[in-house]
Amino acid sequence: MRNQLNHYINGEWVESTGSETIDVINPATEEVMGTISSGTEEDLDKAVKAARSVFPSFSQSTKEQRIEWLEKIANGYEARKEELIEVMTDELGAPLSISEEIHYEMGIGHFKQAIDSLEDFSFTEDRGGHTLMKESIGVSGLITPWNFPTNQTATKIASAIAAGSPVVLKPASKTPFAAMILAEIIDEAGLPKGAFNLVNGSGSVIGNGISSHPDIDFVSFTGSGEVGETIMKNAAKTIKKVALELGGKSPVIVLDDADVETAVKTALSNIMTNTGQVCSAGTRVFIPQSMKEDFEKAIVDLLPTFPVGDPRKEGIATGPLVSKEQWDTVQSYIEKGEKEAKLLVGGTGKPEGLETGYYARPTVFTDVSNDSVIAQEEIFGPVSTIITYEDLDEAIRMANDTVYGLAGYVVGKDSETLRHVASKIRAGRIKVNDGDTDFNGPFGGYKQSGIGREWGDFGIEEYLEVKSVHGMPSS
Ligand code: TAP
Repeated sequence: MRNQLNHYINGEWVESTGSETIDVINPATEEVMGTISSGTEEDLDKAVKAARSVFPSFSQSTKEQRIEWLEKIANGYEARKEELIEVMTDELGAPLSISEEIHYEMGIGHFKQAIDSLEDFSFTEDRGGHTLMKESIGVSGLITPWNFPTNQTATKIASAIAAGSPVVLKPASKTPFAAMILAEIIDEAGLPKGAFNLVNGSGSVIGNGISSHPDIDFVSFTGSGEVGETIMKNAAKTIKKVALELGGKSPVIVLDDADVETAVKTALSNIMTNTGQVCSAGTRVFIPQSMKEDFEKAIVDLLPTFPVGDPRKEGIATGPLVSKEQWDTVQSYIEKGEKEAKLLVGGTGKPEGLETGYYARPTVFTDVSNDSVIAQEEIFGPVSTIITYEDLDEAIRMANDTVYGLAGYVVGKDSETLRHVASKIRAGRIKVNDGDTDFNGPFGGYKQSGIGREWGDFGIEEYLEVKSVHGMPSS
């Protein structure tokens, strides 16, 4: 049982000024695994003050100093690998292999990438008629969701440190413990007091407090579109810059020369990895009409190769959903889907033998219309939709017929067609044939999937202001 009631403010673990607490539930057992404080506005104010007071010196730290801090954090992170993996499995319900190969690896990937990006980064540039200076944006407020406990905290924190921006982090209340381990790691890395602060608490108090705070200059948020909108509204009052990484309903376009088994594996891994709780998940699968029968058969045949079950057990590919609330949401979408389309596999309820825990049945609908609710709204669970197309232009038109634009996937053989489709999908990140992830590749969305980019050098730029200096004497 983890009872971690302190916040990390001004280089110290301090008691909350309030007495309210939040229980953190293990979604596989439905039992309380720990408790955190529900922070107050006073706690937040203290953290913002600490960040504000270190800003003048932290923003002037050298590139070499920032690299040294990031290296210490990366080493500390690696030293606590086992604990991070176990905590994420318990708080999120991710199978141990997913906690290691995806969650743990993404966290370390961002810290290492920030070091690489910083090494090549120019904070001053002579542009002929003027000199360009890139300077820390000020104090940043970071608000993160529960679905990637180390990925989203790490990319934001690494970029902020690289840019010399002190931060106040509010992790998701459902998955705060990996972030608290990260705070302990950062504490040991010896950053100046106030450069990193963590305040736990509810979205309504600490989240709203961050987006409205007059002494916070920038808010980097990842989560739902609804909260993103509230953040923009609050931030508008002090003309605060916001970066929003919101939801998606990403297309997988299967070309007619694709290998059916490869395409089905891509489609299934998109809903089974992290139990489909992935903002960039490809949940609308566009296949040529002529492939329908083979594709549907392969979905049914290959689904059992992604076993659902206890995330602490060996060989499990998919764990429970994060919460009862999320389970209920997914059930209501499956019910809607049963009215709108043909259920190919899965359905409502829990998988056999998994009565305890927020387990959902992996579900695939076919004969789906692209304008149905299940093809337009983000479900955030193990639910996929198959939509057939007659020609590629129709597939691209339907793929782009969404309010979202976070990611896209293309599966096939002909390189010219793959390139053509990748260029036509209106989204910030495209994966061709399950290509490897490059941590320097910017991540972020078009349209209602967000504003701004994270990861690598583009991520660092978000935490910087740009100044043009004219008539600078040459040195
Ligand atoms: P959100 O409610 O958006 O929560 C994300 C973060 O924002 C959490 O830290 C949350 O705090 C905080 N928050 C809540 N209300 C806030 C407010 N008024 N002002 C500032 N911050 C606030 O997401 P959720 O409840 O975790 O999930 C709901 C849906 O959002 C999901 O079903 C999914 O569709 C979507 N979602 C998308 C993503 C990505 S990566 N795009 C990630 C997670 C969820 P608390 O944890 O304390 O509530």
